[in-house]
Amino acid sequence: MGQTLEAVAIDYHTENYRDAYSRINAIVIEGEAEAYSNYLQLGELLPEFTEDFTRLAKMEDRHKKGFIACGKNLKVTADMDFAEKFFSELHGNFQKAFATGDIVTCLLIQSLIIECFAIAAYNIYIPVADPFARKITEGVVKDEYLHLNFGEEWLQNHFDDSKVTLEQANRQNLPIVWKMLNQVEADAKVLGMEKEALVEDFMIQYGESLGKIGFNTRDIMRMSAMGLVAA
Ligand code: PL3
Ligand code: FE2
Ligand code: FE2
Ligand code: FE2
Repeated sequence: MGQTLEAVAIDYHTENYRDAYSRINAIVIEGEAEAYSNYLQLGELLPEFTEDFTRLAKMEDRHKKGFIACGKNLKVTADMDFAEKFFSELHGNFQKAFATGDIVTCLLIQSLIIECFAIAAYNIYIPVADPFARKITEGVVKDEYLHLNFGEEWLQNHFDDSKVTLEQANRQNLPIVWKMLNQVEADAKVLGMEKEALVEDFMIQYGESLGKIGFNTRDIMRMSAMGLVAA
């Protein structure tokens, strides 16, 4: 979607490709690791769903292992320091929300923002990935739709009580995603992924989710525009 198919063969073994991959690979490994612990923490906040969240957390742990294997396969050392900084703001906001028992903000950050980000990134990556990573990523992205759906359903069932908090959390966190996309733009391009395509897929996925939860088109437009506000 949105990405023009050019018949350029990618050489996965060049220094340039492997250098960019050391950061992108670290980002997805760190993202999967944070998703793992975020779901365990969500399981603490929602005891009636602890089993479900533990199941999702285990899937995230498998995803992490899969992406570690992708890096190994290309003989790349993931730059985990870079990735930790990349996620630090979003991570900090999740931890702040967790500390106050703010389930709605935690769900917005993990289930909506991070899962939509992952779905967009993985779908754009699959057609340009090396054959080993493509197989792994195809398996992973199927799970991410389930994760997104789990959060959507809870928020849909609690929409009236969550609406105001969701809008605040969106305003606070969507601009952070924009900054993250800008930080990854150059490396993503080396891997054959265009920022415009990432933004487009993210916004389509995120907007659809907000709609499922209960927001109307006007709300969705307004909330999406918040991404463009400086963080
Ligand atoms: C949730 O299950 C996982 C969270 C991972 C977040 C991924 C964000 C990725 C942004 C960087 C774009 C490049 C993706 C390349 C895929 C290997
Ligand atoms: Fe090669
Ligand atoms: Fe995942
Ligand atoms: Fe996930």
